[in-house]
Amino acid sequence: ELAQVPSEQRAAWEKYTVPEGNDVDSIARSIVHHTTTTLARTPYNMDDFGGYQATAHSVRDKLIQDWNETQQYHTIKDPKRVYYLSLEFLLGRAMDNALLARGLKEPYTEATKQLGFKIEDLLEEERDAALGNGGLGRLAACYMDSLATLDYPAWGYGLRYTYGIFQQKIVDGYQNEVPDYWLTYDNPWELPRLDISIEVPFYGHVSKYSDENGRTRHKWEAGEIVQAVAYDVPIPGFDTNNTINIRFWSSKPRKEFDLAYFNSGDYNRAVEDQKKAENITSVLYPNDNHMVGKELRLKQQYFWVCASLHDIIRRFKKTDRPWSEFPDQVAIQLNDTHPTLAVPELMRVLVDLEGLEWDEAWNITTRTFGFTNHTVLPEALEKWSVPMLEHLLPRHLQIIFDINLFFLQTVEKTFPNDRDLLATVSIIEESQPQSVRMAFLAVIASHKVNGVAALHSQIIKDTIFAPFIKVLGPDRFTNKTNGITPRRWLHQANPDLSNLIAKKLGSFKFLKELSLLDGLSKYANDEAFQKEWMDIKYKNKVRLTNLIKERTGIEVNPNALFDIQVKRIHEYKRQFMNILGVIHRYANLKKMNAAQRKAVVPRVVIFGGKAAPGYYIAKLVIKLINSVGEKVNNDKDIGDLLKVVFIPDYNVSVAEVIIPANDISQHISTAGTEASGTSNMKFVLNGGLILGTVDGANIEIYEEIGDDQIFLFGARSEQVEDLRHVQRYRNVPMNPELQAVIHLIENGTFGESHIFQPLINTITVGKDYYLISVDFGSYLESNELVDEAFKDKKAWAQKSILCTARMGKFSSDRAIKEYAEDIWNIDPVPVPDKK
Ligand code: GL2
Repeated sequence: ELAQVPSEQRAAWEKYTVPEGNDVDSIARSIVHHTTTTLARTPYNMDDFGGYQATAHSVRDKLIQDWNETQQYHTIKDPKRVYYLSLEFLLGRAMDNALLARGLKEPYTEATKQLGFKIEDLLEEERDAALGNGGLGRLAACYMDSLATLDYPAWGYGLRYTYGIFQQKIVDGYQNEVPDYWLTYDNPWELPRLDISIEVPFYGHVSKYSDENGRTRHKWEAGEIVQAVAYDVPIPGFDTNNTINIRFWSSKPRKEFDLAYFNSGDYNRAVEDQKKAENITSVLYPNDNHMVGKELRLKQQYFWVCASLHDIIRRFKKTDRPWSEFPDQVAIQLNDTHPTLAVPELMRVLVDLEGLEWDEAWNITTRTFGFTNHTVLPEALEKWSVPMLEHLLPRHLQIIFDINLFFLQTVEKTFPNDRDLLATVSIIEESQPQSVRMAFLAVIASHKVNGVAALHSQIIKDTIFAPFIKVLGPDRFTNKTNGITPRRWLHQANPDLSNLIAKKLGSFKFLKELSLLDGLSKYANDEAFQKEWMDIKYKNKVRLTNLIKERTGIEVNPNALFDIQVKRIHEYKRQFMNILGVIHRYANLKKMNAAQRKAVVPRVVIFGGKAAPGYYIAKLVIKLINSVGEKVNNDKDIGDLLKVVFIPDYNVSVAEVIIPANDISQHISTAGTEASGTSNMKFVLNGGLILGTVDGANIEIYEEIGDDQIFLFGARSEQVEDLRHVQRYRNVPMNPELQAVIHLIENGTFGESHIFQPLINTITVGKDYYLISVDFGSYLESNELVDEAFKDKKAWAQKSILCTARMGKFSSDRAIKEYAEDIWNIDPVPVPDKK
């Protein structure tokens, strides 16, 4: 490594390169050092936040060293790398994760204790990195954890938003949004790389010229140039040296002013323009599964894709390989259509800047990209208006039209005279104005297209991408069922359970080979083990009880059945159906006599999740949940038999407390709408049962854990289209139990009923797009089965153990290995231990 350093100095560098120890003394010393230097504070004015900051800097030092070793080793080995392009990375907190990954939790606990802190309190001081909306962003975070842990040479590329997903406050039962200005204090988990910056052009016009070979070439003269600056976040693998990088780009004004304004004396105008540049990476768009079509969002996408691609290319060019080898060195995964502009951008680089022929460039492009589709909801599919694209990225629009032209020509050859087919597969939609179907562009430009659960991957082949099977053949399409990292979602979130499992299985190997959990099955019936298992569950429920008390003031009984639905609030996820079911339960309880009530299983129904700020109906659902809670929780008649809780500001760190406390969790989307779901996996891994529809990954979870551990109900996805048609046109009367529930809302049982009218209207006769009325009967029946099952404590304990034991398939390690082998064609490159 020091080969370039002259030998005299090399000796000095080696002499003074003393690795810091991982013993308690060295750690305490580094914390004190950071307190007095990095923080410029003294031991006399330290609080928990200062303690956290100093400790974080000490941990950061270790990560940086591993990160350096990893990058240097990869540079020498120069293997094929994968680049995961995601507009969202929902990382949550970093410190506990890093300590556990490096096996340093114990010495840090001891060192901080000696300095007068409790490590749990310090960990609580860390603010979540919340650069994502929901499942898609968290999936990217789990995948980075697996890539690091499995020793893959991988990079993530994202945007460093100044504002992450908003913080949710509940005021008078309504959601209020507060900006998440998460960088107020320094962020020790990022390394600013101000030396790494890339110029990103926008606007302007395209001109043509003839090159020395007489070929027509294109030149894009930009109207505006913005600088992308890199901020690197190290991602440590668990129990391995590999520490990979997510590079987040931040927009900055260019070093040079626009001299035209400056020289003409318009100083203010020049400064204004500089400020505009910074807006690009200012805020994460807070919509989950919904496209809005704002120009600033398109600007974000190109800014990110352009900077990332040029960074990748710069790395590739260091080794002087011919362009034809680019796909042997580089795999780029498009996480949803958000980065699809990388396709015309790579074509532009190859054809316009590097002078390759179109066909060769296209061959390189398609061999490089893979594309993951995460949703079939029509409102989520990205379509960009042609005039907007033309204005912002004139050359890219031309390239997209050319890609489409050549593609349609090949289709035409195989299917002559099929004009309908040409129109259905065209990247350009003939709307008013025309628009670009980004998913079609991504499909055509990628060698593999995958869905995120078996059912979803089938549905995309049968619906949105059906004509492409005909045109491109079936081999381009594949399934990669999602997974979750057991490091965060078991070991970190539920340390007691993780320790118990390790004790039983003899080691922590299961954290890297999750199918080993199967070894627990044989103890599922063991009474002593059941007791240890359920004692931990109880402890976790107490922990959640405290959080609920602290955040909502509501007191719940940890002996009750904890029934949890936490996820983004969306009509397709049907939190509305859940709260309607709760009202039904409440009405039933009110009708019972004392003897009947004695037989009831007490239940705490827990909700959490954010609604997009502009999603009016979703926000009304939150209000209804809180109004029902207000009524039920204060009804002395009901007491502990039923409680309704809405936990505000659901995020990754809150999820880590909620999930281990579940007895049952709900995943009740209308069949065919939830591509996969990943929280379902987290809940079951933590020994919970599922109440769910036959949708997304629920189906594969059912196949693994078996009938006795999951309560499935409702319409099947194949029936949904017909059922919708019937609901819409045949005036089917509403399910009578649902009717009764609606009546209670309308007669003001939960406060002013007019507030909820727009919500009720979504399910009235002739509407009900998400089929709440159709599924309501079977939903209530399944809820009763849950109560019955919970009464048998021993059987329930057995089910809970079996749930965890059978979750091996859903590790993100399994998913990442499948991507690596079937799509990316990359191998692990283990970083050797330091000498
Ligand atoms: C989602 C899907 O809705 C969800 O079912 C899936 O688990 C995740 C990850 O694949 O992707 N698609 C999407 O746009 N968001 C999701 O969470 N936001």
